[in-house]
Amino acid sequence: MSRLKLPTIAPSEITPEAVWQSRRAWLKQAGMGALAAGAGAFGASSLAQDAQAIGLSATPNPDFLLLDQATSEKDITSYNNYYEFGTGKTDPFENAHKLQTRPWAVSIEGEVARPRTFDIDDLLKLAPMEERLYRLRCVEAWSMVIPWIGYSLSTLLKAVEPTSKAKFVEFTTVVQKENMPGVKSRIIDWPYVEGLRMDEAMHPLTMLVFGVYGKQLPNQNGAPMRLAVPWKYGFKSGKSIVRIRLLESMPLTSWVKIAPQEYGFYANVNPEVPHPRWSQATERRIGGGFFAPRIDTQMYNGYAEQVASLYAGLDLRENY
Ligand SMILES: Nc1nc2c(c(=O)[nH]1)N[C@H]1C(S)=C(S)[C@@H](COP(=O)(O)O)O[C@H]1N2
Ligand SMILES: [Mo]
Repeated sequence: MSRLKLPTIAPSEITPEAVWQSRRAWLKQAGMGALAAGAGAFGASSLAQDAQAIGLSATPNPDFLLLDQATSEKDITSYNNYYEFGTGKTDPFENAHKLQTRPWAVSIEGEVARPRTFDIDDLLKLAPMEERLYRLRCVEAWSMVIPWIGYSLSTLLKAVEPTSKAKFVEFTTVVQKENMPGVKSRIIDWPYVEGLRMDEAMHPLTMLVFGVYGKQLPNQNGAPMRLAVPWKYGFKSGKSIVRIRLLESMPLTSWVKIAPQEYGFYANVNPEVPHPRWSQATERRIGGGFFAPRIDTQMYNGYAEQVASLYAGLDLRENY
């Protein structure tokens, strides 16, 4: 397996995206099973593009490979939702440079045997970095396909030993009043809070994300650490997390607090349950161009095989 060679690319062509796309084409050709050989394909050469970005190498995990075309790095980093920096799609790109991401502590508390505060640089070393291609589906009916870098949240949760009372996990994200122009607005009762049921949080698909396209996360994507829960609408994946709390009862999350009739706690991607003000049946894939046809949204965003069993017996119309 290690004898398989990655495709060669002219140095002039090397951007993280070019490396990424060509490696993927190669994987398809090689029949996908034979992965692991691409370890660290990002490395230092991918840094040329952005002098400020810090490289983050990772091993592609073939269990999370999709055949979808990855969204461009430019779109992923300039079309964002991060209301602390403004509600416009380009506001985070324009304003997030002010976010202070060091020093950065993440406390893990509540129903755990070993509550602990981690320094972000220790979390970066807690487990091997994997690259996973994930779909992200926003409730506003657009989507992207993103090569995230990180590891399963379950690794961290196991390290603090959840107690038998732990039924939910709450994620609290950072508030930096001086650095975040959006927090002057009252849309959200800051900080932005999200949550998962314990079994959702422990599912291997639920990912702690530290990087994208071979680099540590840009601020606008939730540096230094955010969540990715690919079968749920994007708002479930909090950015710039500072506290993780295990709880016995369901936390009151930001969007449920603002508009419970529009945004449920579960927020599983479901084309059959429309948002009260618009359909969720189709989506616009960002980067496809103005004339690209909309695509059909898949149940659980295409992850039904992996996660549908978590919701056996749950009424999906009531628990949207
Ligand atoms: N702290 C915080 N996290 C957040 C948001 C936010 O406004 N604040 N927006 C959410 C929404 S609605 C989406 S669609 C995703 C977008 O992630 P991306 O910009 O990296 O694609 O982040 C989610 N996480
Ligand atoms: Mo979203």
